[in-house]
Amino acid sequence: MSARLNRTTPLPPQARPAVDPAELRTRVVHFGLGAFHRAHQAVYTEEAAARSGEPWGITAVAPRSARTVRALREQDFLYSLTERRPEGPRTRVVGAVLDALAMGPDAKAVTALLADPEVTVVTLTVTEKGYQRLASTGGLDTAAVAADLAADPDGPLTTVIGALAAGLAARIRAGGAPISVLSCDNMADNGAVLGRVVREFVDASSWPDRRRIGDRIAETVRFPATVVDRIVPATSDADRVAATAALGVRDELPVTAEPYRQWILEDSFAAARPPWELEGALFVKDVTPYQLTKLRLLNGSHSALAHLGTAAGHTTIADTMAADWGERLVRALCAEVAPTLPAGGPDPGAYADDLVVRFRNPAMHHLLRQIGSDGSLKITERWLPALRTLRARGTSTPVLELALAAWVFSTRPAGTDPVETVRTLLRVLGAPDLADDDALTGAVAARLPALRAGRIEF
Ligand code: CS2
Repeated sequence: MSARLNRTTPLPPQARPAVDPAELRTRVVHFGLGAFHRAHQAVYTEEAAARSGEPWGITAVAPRSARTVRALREQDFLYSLTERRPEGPRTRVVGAVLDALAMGPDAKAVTALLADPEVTVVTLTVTEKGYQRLASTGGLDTAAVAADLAADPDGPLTTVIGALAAGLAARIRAGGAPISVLSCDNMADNGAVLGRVVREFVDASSWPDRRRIGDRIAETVRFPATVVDRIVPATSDADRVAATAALGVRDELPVTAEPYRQWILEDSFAAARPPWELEGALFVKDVTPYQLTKLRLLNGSHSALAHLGTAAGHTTIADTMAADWGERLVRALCAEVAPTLPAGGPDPGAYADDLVVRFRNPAMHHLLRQIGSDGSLKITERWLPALRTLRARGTSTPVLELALAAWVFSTRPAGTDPVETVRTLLRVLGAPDLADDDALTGAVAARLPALRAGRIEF
C-alpha cells in the first residue's frame, strides 16, 4: 500500500501545491469542511497567496464531521484536487489549509481564532440548513437554536450560527478588530441573511452585554454577499483510488471538480482580505443580478434535473442530460425564468448554453441524490421566487409546475387528494400564497400520474 500524503512525501512536480503551507499563517477561518470549500475558496486563497506572496492560510472548522478533521490531520491538512477536464483529468495538491478543528470538541480554539485580530476573514459553506431560518420569516428560528442560546458561550455550541455569534462576541470583548464574514451558500442575499441570523442570535441570547455586542457587530463586522460557482460532486471510492494513482501517495480526502469556477463578491469588506481577484474573482457593487441568475438558472435547473431525473430512473446529471428531454428541460426552464432576472447579469441565453455543456460533462459523476437532498430548502431559493413573479404577471409557468410536481412526487406523498397534498407541501415551504393559487396547485397535481409512471412530458 502506498505511503500517506503529507508534507514530507515526495510528489510529482506538476502535482505540488502552489504554496508552501509552512510560509502561510491562519488569516481566514472557514466553517464547513466539505468538498466544495476544498475545491473552491481554498483554491482561490492558495492561488491568491502564491501570486501575491501574502501569507493567507485557512483554518477550517468542521461543524459535524470529526472524521474529516482526523483524516486531514493525518495528511498535514493536504489533499488533492482533480479537475475533470474533457481532455483528461489533472490532479494536484492544495496547500492552503493549515489546520482543521471540530466545532464541538475544539470550541475554545475556534472562539480564540475568531477573536484573533490576525484573522480578518471568515467564510462559510454550511448549506441552506446551516442558517437555522424560519421558512415563514427568513429570520432566525430561535426554537431551533434554543440549546445554544441557553448554553455557556464558552462551552461547545452545536450550531454554526451560535458558534459564530459567540466567536464574534469574544472578538468584540477582546478589542473588536474589524472582520468580514462571507456566506458562500446558495441563497439570495446571502450576506444579509447571515448578518440577520447572527444579530438575531445575539439579541435572543442572555449575554449581559448583548446590546453592546449587537451595536459593535453593526460597526465592525461586514457580511458581503457572494456568488460561488463550481460543480463539485461528493467524493467516491473510485475518486480516492484515482487520486492515489495520480499522486503516487495515498490521499483519503481528494476532491474532484469541473474545470469551470467563478466567484463574485460584493466589494464591501471591513478589513484586509486575500487578493482573490488575482485568481479571477470579481468584486462588484451589487451581486444580485449574478446571484439570481446563478440560483434560478444553474441551481434551479440542477434541482429540476435531480427530481425529474430521479422520477425517470436516472442516477447522475450527465445521464439525465443524455435523456431525450434533458437538454430541452434546461433550456425551457432557463427561458421560462429569464424574464424574472434583474438587468446587469450574464445573458441568460449564453448562460443556458454554458450550462448545457457543463451539465453534459461525461467525466463528472454528479449524483441526483446529492442535489435532491434538502429539496424543500433548496427549491424555496431556486424556484419559488421566480414562480411568484411570473404568476403575479399572469405568465404561464409549465416548466416550473412540472419541476414542482417532481419535487412533490419525491416526498412520496401519502394523501389521497393530490391537490390538497400540493397545497399542504407548499405551506410547509412557507409559501401559503402559492398554496392558495388554485390554478397552480391543480396544474401541479395533474402532472403527478405521468411522473408516477416514470414519464417526463412537456
Ligand atoms: C447543486 C450545487 O447540490 C446542489 O444543490 O445545485 O451544489 C451546485 O453544484 C453548485 O452550486 C454549483 O456552483
